Amino acid sequence: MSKGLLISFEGIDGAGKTTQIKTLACALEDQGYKVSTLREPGGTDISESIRDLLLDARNQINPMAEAMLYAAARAQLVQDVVRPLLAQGTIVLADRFIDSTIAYQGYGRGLSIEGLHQLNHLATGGLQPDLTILLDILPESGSRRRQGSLFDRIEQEGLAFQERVRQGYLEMARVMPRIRVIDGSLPVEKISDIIIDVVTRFLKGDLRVES
Ligand code: T5A
Repeated sequence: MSKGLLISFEGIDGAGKTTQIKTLACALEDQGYKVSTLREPGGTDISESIRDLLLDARNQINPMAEAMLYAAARAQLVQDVVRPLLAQGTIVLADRFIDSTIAYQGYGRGLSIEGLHQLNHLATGGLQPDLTILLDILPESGSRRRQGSLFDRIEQEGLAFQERVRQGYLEMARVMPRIRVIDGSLPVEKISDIIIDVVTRFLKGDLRVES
């Protein structure tokens, strides 16, 4: 592979992205691919510092400042990590990317969707995922799965917020062919099989995602 691929994982909090990325990374490495995993916000020193600010439940951050902080973390990550990896032919598995901003700050917080697309474009220089796996679960399930852990600033927004985010994701999936929706309420192993099948077909060129 001369140029790498960017595959993003999306979904509401607790959808199972991190769990699935680990399994997919192993499966792709077994097939001989170079694979890197990263998370958003995060993945560089600066982006991890911004993550701390964003998720600290004691911080009161207004929606526009929140959107710009996510964009700042993303700009640093894309420039320092994602583009060099792609240039080396690596498959990059991203735990969240640009669609999170549209879903959370757009559909969740109510900021202008068009404005956020422009912000994403500025932050990434126009980089888009080649393929996006959207794990769809009900907000109640996500909340149940995270019971026992401390809720961060975004998780504290509650079920109605998560449902707006979820509907935003589903709306995006209806108009963006690169987004594949997978039922995140299935057993972990079943979801892994589906994802490995989708990604393998995509890598072979058997899955079309152009609009
Ligand atoms: N955000 C992020 C924005 O608002 N705007 C942005 O632009 C960006 C990039 C990030 C927060 O920031 C927001 C979104 C987030 O609120 P985070 O901690 O990275 O914070 O949040 P998440 O990405 O949501 O991380 P989570 O760990 O909560 O969710 P995951 O990774 O989707 O779920 P995972 O794999 O850790 O699984 C959660 C639990 O469920 C179990 C797992 O074992 C685990 O215990 N589980 C299952 N249980 C039953 N059946 C299955 N199929 C299961 N799959 C996993």
